[in-house]
Amino acid sequence: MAILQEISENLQKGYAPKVTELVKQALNNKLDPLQILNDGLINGMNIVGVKFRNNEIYVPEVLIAARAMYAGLNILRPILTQTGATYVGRVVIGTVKGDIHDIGKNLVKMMMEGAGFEVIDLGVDVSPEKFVDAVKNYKPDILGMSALLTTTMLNMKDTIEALKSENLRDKVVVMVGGAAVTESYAVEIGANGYARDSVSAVERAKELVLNYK
Ligand code: B1M
Repeated sequence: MAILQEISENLQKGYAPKVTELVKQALNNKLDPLQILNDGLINGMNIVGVKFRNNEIYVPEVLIAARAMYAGLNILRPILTQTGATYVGRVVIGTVKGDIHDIGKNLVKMMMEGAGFEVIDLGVDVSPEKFVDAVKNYKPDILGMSALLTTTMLNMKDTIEALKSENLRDKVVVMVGGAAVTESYAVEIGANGYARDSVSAVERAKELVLNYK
């Protein structure tokens, strides 16, 4: 669809006001918000990722594209979170230590809130100790960790080990995700669940809460 292509292209160029305008227009045209998210915004960000990897663009351009991504997300957020869903459970979420990528984590948070989860967001660069403290304080059903770097995903394992040391591992369900993470890595480190995107993250979180409650 032409407008989704336009959203993707303007996001890649970092034109935040244009992305805002086009997302509003797409909603007015009655396009599905999830289609706008996936085929417009995320599509654009994925292309940014490929160009970044190939050294065609650098950190400043990626940051500007990220700002445009957030401009679009700000328009979609109220629609994606207002579903009238009933309370499902409590989630503590954060991006692991050493990692400042937060777009995906924020999307997962947004979709979970829309599905009826109460989400406590610890932000980015969250140490194992901070995750452990949050489990003690908030007693969540699920602890969610996001990692985008192959170097930082190792901190997911450290967090699980820290939970074990504090005798908290069987008190909380651990769910992991992020571009660097795979299902097999999740199994290897002893997480309870993995999801590759925000929609499947919600489905998986619901299953986990049902199975472990
Ligand atoms: Co970074 N970066 N970055 N970056 N960056 C990647 C991740 C990279 C793959 C780019 C590349 O080379 N192609 C690469 C990592 C390579 C690797 O380790 N394998 C990389 C690198 C190298 C770096 C730096 C080291 C670059 C440098 O400084 N030399 C640096 C590291 C900084 C740090 O964290 N310490 C860096 C910095 C940055 C910016 C700050 C410029 C910016 C982040 C801005 C921000 O987040 N506010 C940035 C960005 C934007 C990216 C790319 C281009 C896009 C990430 C993104 O937002 N995607 C990324 C390339 C890529 O991933 N293709 C890249 C869109 C988002 C919706 O997807 O985050 O995957 P994603 O989230 C998805 C799923 O993964 C899943 O659901 C989400 C929604 O569908 N998901 C979960 C996420 N968390 C989940 C948790 C769950 C379940 C599902 O359960 C709890």
